[in-house]
Amino acid sequence: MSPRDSARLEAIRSNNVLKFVAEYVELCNPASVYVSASTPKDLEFVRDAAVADGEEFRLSISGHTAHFESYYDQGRDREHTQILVPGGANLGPGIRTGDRLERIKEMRSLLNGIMAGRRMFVSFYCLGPIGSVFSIPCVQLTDSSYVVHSENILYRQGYEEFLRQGAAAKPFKFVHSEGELDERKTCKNLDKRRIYIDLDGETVYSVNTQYGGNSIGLKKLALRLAIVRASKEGWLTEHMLVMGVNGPGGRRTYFTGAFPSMCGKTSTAMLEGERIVGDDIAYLRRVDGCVRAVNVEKGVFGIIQGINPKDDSLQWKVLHSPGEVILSNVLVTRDGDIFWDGSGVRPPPAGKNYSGDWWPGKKDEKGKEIPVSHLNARFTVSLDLFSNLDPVIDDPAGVEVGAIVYGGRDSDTCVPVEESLGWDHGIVTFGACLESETTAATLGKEGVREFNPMSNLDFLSIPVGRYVEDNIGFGQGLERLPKIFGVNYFLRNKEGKFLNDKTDKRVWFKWMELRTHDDVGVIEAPTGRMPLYPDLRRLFSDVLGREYTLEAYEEQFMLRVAERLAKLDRVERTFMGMNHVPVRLYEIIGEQRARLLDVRSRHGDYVKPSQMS
Ligand code: SPV
Ligand code: MN
Repeated sequence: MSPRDSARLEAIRSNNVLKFVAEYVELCNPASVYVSASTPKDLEFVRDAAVADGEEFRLSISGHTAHFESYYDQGRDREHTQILVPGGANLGPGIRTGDRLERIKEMRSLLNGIMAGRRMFVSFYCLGPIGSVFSIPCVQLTDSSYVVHSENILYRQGYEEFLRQGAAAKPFKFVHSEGELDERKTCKNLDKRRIYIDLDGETVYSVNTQYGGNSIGLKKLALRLAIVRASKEGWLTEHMLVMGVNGPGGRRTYFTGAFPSMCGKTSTAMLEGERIVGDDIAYLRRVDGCVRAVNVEKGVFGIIQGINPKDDSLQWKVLHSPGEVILSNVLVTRDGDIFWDGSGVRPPPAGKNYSGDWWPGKKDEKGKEIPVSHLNARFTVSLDLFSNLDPVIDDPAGVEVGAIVYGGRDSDTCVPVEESLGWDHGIVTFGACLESETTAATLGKEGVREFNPMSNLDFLSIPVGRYVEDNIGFGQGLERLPKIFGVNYFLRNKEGKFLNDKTDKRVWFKWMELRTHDDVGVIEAPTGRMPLYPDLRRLFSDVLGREYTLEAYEEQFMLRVAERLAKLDRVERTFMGMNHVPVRLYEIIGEQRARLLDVRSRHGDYVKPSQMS
């Protein structure tokens, strides 16, 4: 370590940080250590290093670079991600745990000498706005210039914050190594890919992986640490977007929204005509009788598949303008142009993608055709580049949350939009009961319906029951309670045809904004409050300039009683296999079941909105 780098470390005056860095420098044995002090020069150094190291290469548009991960390292590795707890205690279904001491021992042996001949980066960040009650300082160690470069785009720099907090800082700590790389600079030892989250030490270890969801410490790894801290301190850490929805008379109402990966969270946060604050992770706190939220990030690690100029004009523009953008796992031509699946642009006959050299019709070793780009190919970009960014993003006080939305990939059960009957009802039936069909964001089979409470199951580090209890408790005694809504962008008819257009969500959000202020009426359904046809017809016309027929409304908002009952049974059974589940959850499920049985006895299994009014 050069004198400059050690001086930078010592200036922080935190034994905790010094000990942490010293321990992993000794264990990982890098050839050199680069300590970032968050200066523009440091950021430039990392950008250049990523290219010089061969982890990224420049593209034809100025500032854009591409990065590849191994063919089998394209999503979050649930199987090898474990929450470390003493004795490997069981946290219940859906949460993988490992014995803390045993796993740390295994990790130490994997990390031993792993950075020999390489450079270790030490960098400092702040989750949430600087100088805020929400914020958490973080320190990242990694040998991957791509990981630091991504974090520099996605998170606020934190060196100054560490200097300010000194010994008082209680940082989250991250150790990452990509391990040995092949000639394409992608991970060689995927069989030794491990992601371990040590709750007691508030430290995360990630090794032999590059995919962002496994390697970018501040993203989904910090999320798991924050969930425990939040539970202890009485606030919430959520897999949620934050956005401002413009209402009548210049009013702006802030929403948070939880959606599983690849279920429309980023495109919702980017809705035309509205304002983005964040697209992935939010912290929520009770402040002065209301709920306030911040985006813990400052950038987007977004899915590129399907982005096209018509539906996603803002993202399209950023992807075609000079600026700092990392494209991962897209097709790159010899000229440095890029292509991805679903853009509407015909791919060229040759290029390189996540499988190496690519040509149309190329198959993998299992005979599966390899698409132009991976379904989970991503772009990494700072929110500063978006014209729809809401400047409140940096407000240390966050925004007041007017409404919370839950949505999953659900082809046959829930209506496109529905308001809950109250806080507890919304938390339980839209949040805790959320189910979603699996996608390419995680390794494994796609299209399987999975239980995914609050879209946060993959990241839970406390028992699901306790997490639901925390969520119910969070709303108690608030003066200004956010409304809760359920949305479903993926409803289909019996023939499998989607019942909604991608842009319809613009109308659902305008309707929810109006409901948040009780500006429109509703139909009281057994499962919640549904929109009235004339309100939607007017909004479709005003917002999208489209006619919305009564026939479409009746098909979309038909209550599918049989499916709703089956869902309640499924989810209730899942909860019955868990500990710490609040009694309130069973009460709410029981009441909803009784209402559904009642409506079925009068109208059968499929009930039109007009029959409920
Ligand atoms: C998600 O999958 O929910 C993402 C990307 O936001 S990842 O970093 O993989 O979690
Ligand atoms: Mn996410």
